[in-house]
Amino acid sequence: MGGLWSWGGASVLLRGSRFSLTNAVDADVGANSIKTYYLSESQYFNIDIQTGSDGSKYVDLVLSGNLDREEHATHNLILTAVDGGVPRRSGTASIVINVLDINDNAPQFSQQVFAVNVSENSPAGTVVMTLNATDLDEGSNAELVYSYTLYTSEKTQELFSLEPKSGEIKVKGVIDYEESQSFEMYVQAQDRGANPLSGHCKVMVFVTDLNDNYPEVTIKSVKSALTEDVPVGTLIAVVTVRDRDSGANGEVELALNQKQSLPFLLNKSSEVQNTPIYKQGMNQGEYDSSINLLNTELLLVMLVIQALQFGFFISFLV
Ligand SMILES: [Ca+2]
Ligand SMILES: [Ca+2]
Ligand SMILES: [Ca+2]
Ligand SMILES: [Ca+2]
Repeated sequence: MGGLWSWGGASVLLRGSRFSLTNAVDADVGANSIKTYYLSESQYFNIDIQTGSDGSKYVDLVLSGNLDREEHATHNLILTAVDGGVPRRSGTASIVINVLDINDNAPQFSQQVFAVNVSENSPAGTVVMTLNATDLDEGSNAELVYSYTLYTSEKTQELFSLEPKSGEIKVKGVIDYEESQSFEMYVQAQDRGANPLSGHCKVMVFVTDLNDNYPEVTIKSVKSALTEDVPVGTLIAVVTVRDRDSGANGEVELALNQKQSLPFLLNKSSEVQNTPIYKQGMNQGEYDSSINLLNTELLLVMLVIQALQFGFFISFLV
């Protein structure tokens, strides 16, 4: 009874496009005796019936709506032909319309800006994040290729790789918090359609600090030699300490080696980085050994200054 008629159409077809269905219905109903046709209800298609000079009917399928594969990939219609006989006879044809895809959707990222953290010194190959854009089309129209756009600095591209297919951003170079605390990446996902479309996003990578720097202690000697009558309170040396790390990783506590009783005072100056050493007012009992040293004509004292973060010792000669 019924015939199957299949047609692959595309979403570029304009409303009003028409296709002849005259041969769609099988011979159960004599073509010449067909009186009329009916089409199952559809919001996208209707039929237009023409009568030839010999009285035969011609039927066209007419596109009455805009096809969108992403909304409806397949349309199933039934065309019924009815003759003028008594009793009435009818024949039907199933019409399957497969809507072919065109590349009418651009890839989209779920967010415009992504923010991720990466620890400094992370080994090469560490995955920072995986981008995953979506494209509503199908086949090559939805196959995505990720790449940096020109807005991404060369340095950033040297330090982080972007896998074109998987969208994985991986560490490629040495990430040093002390050099750069953050990186900005501008990424595009482009489909492989004949007329490719692309979507964009920005990735902010924030580097987290590790305690990978030792305190650096430098001593500027103000007086390299002292006489025994040097007045109490004389500035002897200025100690500068610097740690390139941040926060607690860069905090350093300076102390004179307490194991030796020396007549010197480490005075924390208002500027934390510069710490003057002063000669201290002495209590004879307490500083016995030092006093003996001070009594020598020319004094040689080894000051041991400790930068406490790593038990780091600096020896300083006065
Ligand atoms: Ca697409
Ligand atoms: Ca499409
Ligand atoms: Ca660090
Ligand atoms: Ca440190």
